Amino acid sequence: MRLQDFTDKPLDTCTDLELFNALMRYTTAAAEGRGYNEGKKKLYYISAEFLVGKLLSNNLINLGLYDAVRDELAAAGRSLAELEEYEHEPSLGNGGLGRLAACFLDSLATLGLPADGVGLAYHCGLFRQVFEWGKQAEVPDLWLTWGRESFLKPTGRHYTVHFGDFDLTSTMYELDVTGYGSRCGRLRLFDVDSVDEGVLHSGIGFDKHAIAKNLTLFLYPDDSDDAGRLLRVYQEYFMVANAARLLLDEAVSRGSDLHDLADYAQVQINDTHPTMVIPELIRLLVERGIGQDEAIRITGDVCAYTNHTILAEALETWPAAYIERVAPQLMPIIRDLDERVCAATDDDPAVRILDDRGNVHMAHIDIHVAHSVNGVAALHTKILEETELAPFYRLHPDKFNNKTNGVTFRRWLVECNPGLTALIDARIGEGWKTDAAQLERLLDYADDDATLAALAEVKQANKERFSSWLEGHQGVSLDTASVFDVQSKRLHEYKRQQLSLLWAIRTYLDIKDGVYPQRPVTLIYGAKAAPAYVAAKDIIHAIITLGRLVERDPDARGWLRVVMLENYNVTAAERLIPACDISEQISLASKEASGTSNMKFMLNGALTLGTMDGANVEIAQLVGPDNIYTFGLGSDEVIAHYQKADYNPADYYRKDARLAEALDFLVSPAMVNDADGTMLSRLYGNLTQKDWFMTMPDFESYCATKAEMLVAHENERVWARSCLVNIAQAGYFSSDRTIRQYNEDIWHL
Ligand code: 26Q
Repeated sequence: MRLQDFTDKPLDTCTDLELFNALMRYTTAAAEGRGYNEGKKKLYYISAEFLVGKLLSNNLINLGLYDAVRDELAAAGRSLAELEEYEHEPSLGNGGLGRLAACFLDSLATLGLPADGVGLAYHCGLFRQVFEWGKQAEVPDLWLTWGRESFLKPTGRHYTVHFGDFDLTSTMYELDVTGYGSRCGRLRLFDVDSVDEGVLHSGIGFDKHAIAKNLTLFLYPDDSDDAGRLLRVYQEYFMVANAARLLLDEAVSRGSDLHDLADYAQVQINDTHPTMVIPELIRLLVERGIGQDEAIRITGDVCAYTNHTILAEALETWPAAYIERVAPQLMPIIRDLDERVCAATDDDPAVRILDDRGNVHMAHIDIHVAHSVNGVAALHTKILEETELAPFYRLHPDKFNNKTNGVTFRRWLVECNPGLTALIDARIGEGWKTDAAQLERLLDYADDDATLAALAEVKQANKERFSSWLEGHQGVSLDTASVFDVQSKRLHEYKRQQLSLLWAIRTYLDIKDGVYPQRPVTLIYGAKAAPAYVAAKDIIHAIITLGRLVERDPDARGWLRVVMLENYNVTAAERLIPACDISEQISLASKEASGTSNMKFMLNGALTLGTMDGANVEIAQLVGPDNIYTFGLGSDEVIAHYQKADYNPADYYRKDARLAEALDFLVSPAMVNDADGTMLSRLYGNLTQKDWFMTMPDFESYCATKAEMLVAHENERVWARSCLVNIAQAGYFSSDRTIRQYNEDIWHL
């Protein structure tokens, strides 16, 4: 097969769209030719998000077609790189949780495990972020309108979903998930034909009441009002009602008599968003003649739950009245489950499914019924067991287990960093692409000058590649001789973009006083804020405002740049991560469940500046203290502060003049004159009076550790050696390892 077989026109006369569509037809045919992973027992990975990123290059690489297609296009005077730019990224996720699901699909397919991803075909997905007047504004991202035919294959499978007040018919679409040199898996996305993009009005606003018209319009519609929250419950029930029917139908067609369902199907519940699959499966099993006790037991044997957060405010609870309205058929089952919990626990209110205010705690359903409960990094699982979910751990200690996250090295090294891939291949061969532990062989080159110099050259080339991409996208040009210091992840106060911002202000003030860093620093942020998250939007505004101020100041701009990348997404990450020198992983210890960008940066030869939080702890163990820069309060100290409620930001403001000066600068005329003063004062008030995520106690050690790091960076050889050790030790963070562990301990596929 050649690309030319997939279009009637000569390649050199095709438009970009024609070529893109031909390429998608080619990869689809090649994927179908490979066949799909099959087996008696199949995994259904149900998730509200699958942040798959662009598909074209990834599929070409996984199918082993990349070089041939690039050459065929080149021979016709066309460029694969340009077509890669042309593709519109599917925007089916917010951040870490959705991207993890996509990495898992890649590993499942590559490892040959029978598995489907199951989710929703959001028409607009996550919003596109634009900056207007230095603030985030949201624009709908009509990715599905751009390329429905090229992305999604209709399947002809439909289900009727019964809501409390009406029925809707679903349509199932499929997207092939190519494995690396293996058979394929599938991502199955449900949609309703009645969705109408015409209900969109200003920005990402729309009529939230017309459920049939907007059910799958957006990923997580703004949940700041009741109508938005109710719509989310409709989405969740729609997702799991389809998933449950699909898995039952497929299990029966493979020979299950339903009593033995767990030998045919496993469900992984990705955070609590798909939790209603539990009562729905119980309901469907009972409807098909199985007794309630047995239906609960079967459902428990089928389902496993992953927790991705320890922030109390992110744990889903829904008013029973919502579920009563959306899926009244589930409420008797939820009440029955709650009564069983009461009977077994002496009415312990801490573990009840239904609380006395009439709220349903989704995670509690999962923990009581599912056969496995896992956290996503060693520290996170420990905190779940000892603190956040301690009463549940005492009840069901055998269910709890840890599965430290991982990322697919095919996308996050082979695809995004061809220079480093070639260097590694030349030293240790290609086996690491499917057996990541082999990266350790790079340690043989830790003192090899030629390898270290080559590594530094690759980094420099990636910085230049990123800069020209950014110039094209945002019209910003960077000093590629500066240190690239990067914090890219969703904007959240616990992730503490405000901490690196305070460092930037401090550094700016020092420069004004004639105190310079060793070498110019470019601080690069990429972050979207939830549309209704006021404090997060204030931080974005402060970052952009500071960036503009430094830019205008001839004393400073040669030494410091503060850049906020617009619309950070998977595509931007693939450009940015290989170009990074310093990876900022500075969440308040105990708050970041795992983090996964920390792993991608490490793998691409950046050094971590981080707190002992999430998977940073495991990175530190693997690379040793000489090859990571850690600072700040430990998780035990943080948890103790919260328990004693003894933290007061005013103490730090009073004690530390350098910190106070940096804070005051936020509301100084230099900042406010060019900005929205209300937003800056709100941020100032938030930090000086509340500082819920303890930015101030960590400020001094953060600045000291970063200073140490900037000094270390000047010793090129030693720095490159550290980078090499990080790459060599990153094998543990392959999602292939994570998926093998899920399979060995939980799914047994
Ligand atoms: C909850 C209720 C109502 C509306 C939305 C939500 C909601 C939406 C998204 C709650 C949580 C999320 C996303 C969470 C997430 O991305 N968590 C991240 O998961 C990663 C993969 O495990 C971890 O690495 C990160 O540490 C964790 O923050």
